[in-house]
Amino acid sequence: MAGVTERTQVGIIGAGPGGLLLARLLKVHGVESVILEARTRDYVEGRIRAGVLEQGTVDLLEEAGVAERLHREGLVHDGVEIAAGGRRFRIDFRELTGKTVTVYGQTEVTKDLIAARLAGDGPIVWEAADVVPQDIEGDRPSLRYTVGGEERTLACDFVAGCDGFHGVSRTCLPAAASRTYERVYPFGWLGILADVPPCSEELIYARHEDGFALASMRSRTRSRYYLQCSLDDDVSNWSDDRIWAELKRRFGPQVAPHIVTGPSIEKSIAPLRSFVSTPMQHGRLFLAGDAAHIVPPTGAKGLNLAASDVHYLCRALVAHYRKADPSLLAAYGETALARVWKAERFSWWMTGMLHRFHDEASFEAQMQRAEIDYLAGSRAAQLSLAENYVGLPF
Ligand code: FAS
Ligand code: PHB
Repeated sequence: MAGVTERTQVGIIGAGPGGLLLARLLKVHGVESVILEARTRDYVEGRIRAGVLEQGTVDLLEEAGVAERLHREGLVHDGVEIAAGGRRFRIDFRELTGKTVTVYGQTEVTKDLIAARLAGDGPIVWEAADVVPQDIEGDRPSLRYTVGGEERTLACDFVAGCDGFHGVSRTCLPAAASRTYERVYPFGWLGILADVPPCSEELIYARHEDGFALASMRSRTRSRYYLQCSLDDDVSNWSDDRIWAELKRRFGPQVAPHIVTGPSIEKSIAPLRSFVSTPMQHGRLFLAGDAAHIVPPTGAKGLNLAASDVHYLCRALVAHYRKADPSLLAAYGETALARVWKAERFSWWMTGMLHRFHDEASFEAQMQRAEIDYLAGSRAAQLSLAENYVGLPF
């Protein structure tokens, strides 16, 4: 093995919410790890992504001992609103399921987890380049990488691939044993972040003949909005004024007067896809989060799925180290995928209901309107949306 060799119990690739939460939970249960992250700390902490945490994710962050600021600054939401066809209706999570969601940005979750890690949990190697998992089919895997021009090898018992959709981990699974499922949507989301008060107490998901819109937030003074846009659109085509005008148009006259405009802090376009790669494990390599699956953000599931994967993986690793019980590790992929597929279905369904795919005079558009009409008037339909949105049980 070239260069410096270190050793740990679990080598984690990626310091996104998945890798960071796994490292923290393992530490709480006495298992050591090292995190190898390709980017700098500033880059990781500067990413603007998810905003809604399921109760299960909040519980995990409490178990990890990093929920103090979340409880102080997070906003507990009892429901969401749907706006379509000139009307709005509310889906009451608390009344229907007894559960809520918490609005607290993924950026803040990441900062809280990094602070806990650096307070003494163990190393994060920033700017770790060319990370290559080795010998994952044996019982002595390792991670080769370079940092500051120095080649290093991290010897470990297990490798956790928490390196996201564009990471290296998924490429290490033998192609013959892998199968991927994918749907790429014919549009993207233009997101804008601005220090203006939200237009509503809760999130509003809107279906408009010109496309989907979402009113979200990060606090009572910082708003996050999204607009469906074409895949070949460019954020340079969207001045702040154009974004605000289009948001007002799509949310309609009941909401528009409440939309406070202001300069954008960040704006970007993200593509939407549904994607699952199976299996989620091979030998001593275990994938978690976006490394194994992607959902369109309509159902606010991406970050929350990374959390449930990490819950199952941590539980399995602790069973191995504490009880010499290999059974949960052997079943990890199947266990995680059972929940992943249900979240994939919900995110695909919600995306299909709210986005413009076809001409408004088409049969499909009429089915979308009927879906929303049924949702507006059916407790059973609203319960189904609510129990998926707040998060199915782990
Ligand atoms: P991440 O991608 O967050 O983290 C992976 C980490 O691994 C990164 O820090 C990366 O730098 C590192 N890495 C990658 N390759 C590496 C390598 N070879 N070596 C070392 N490190 C490597 N979800 C929602 O629920 N709601 C949303 O609104 C939402 N919006 C999103 C917008 C965008 C633009 C994107 C890309 C995603 C969005 N998501 C959203 C999904 C997002 O929140 C993910 O589900 C979440 O970040 C998943 O966390 P991780 O699995 O940790 O992956
Ligand atoms: C967000 O606030 O970023 C957000 C909220 C709900 C979603 C997607 C994104 O479904």
